[in-house]
Amino acid sequence: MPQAFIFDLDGVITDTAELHYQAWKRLADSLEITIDRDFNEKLKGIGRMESLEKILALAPDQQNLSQELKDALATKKNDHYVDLLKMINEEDILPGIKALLMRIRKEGIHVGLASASKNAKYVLSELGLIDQFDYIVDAAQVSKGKPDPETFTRAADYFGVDYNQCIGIEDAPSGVLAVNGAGMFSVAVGSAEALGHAHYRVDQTSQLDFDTIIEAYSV
Ligand code: B16
Ligand code: MG
Repeated sequence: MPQAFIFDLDGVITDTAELHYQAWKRLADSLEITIDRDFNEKLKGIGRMESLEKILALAPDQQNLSQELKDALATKKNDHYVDLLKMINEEDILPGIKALLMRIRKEGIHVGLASASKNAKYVLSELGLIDQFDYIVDAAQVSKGKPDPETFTRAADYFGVDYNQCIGIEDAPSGVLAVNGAGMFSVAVGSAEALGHAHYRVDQTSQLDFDTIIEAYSV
């Protein structure tokens, strides 16, 4: 049996990617930069400042901005995002996740969260899930974001368990790299095209079945 399940947040527990997109779009519009949902795929799982850099790279006239101005833009985007987060509730938990969390806890296995979002605790509170997690690692606690393994190894270190006894669940290619790099068993949610490097993969969260995951982990 594994000793810990460590979950990504956005795209696994809930789908906040659309809200991130709306917040970035509002900021990009104000800078006269055009972004669409396809471009937003590139922002999944990566940090706030890195996302801003990718957006600014689209505009030749927005190069060489001071760090102070970039910080102000990132804060503005976050204000839009936090406003949008006020609308989410228990109904926004992705299918199958609540049942999976309950089963893991029933088996006495640790449950951790490994998110690139500094809003992770607030999101879990809005979803009514904060009590289901034994430990939460968010971007504020790590020096290197995904694909570096640190977000995942932090949770395992807190639990005091070996990395090869942990299962990491992710929806982003950079997140799967982080789980694999930690020496953990990676479970991915999404397309084979994007997530072929995971040890085990499903198309949707509703297919995340505890027994099937344990079977794949045990091979
Ligand atoms: P924040 P995850 C990530 O969450 C999102 O996928 C990514 O799009 C976002 O830029 C990042 O969090 C930072 O979020 O601006 O709230 O700190 O998938 O790692 O749970
Ligand atoms: Mg994610």
